[in-house]
Amino acid sequence: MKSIHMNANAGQTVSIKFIPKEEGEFVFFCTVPGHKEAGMVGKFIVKE
Ligand SMILES: [Cu+2]
Repeated sequence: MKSIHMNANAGQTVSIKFIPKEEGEFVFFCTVPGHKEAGMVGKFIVKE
C-alpha cells in the first residue's frame, strides 16, 4: 500500500497536496514519533 507522510506537532495545522494518478488506497500519517500510534493516521480511498 502506498503511504503519504506529513509532520505536525500539537496545535499545528499542516496541508498537503495529493493528486491521485491511479485508483487505490493511500494511507497518510504523521511522522513525529508516537503520533501515528496516537491516531494521526488516515486513509484516502481513490475510485474512478
Ligand atoms: Cu503529529
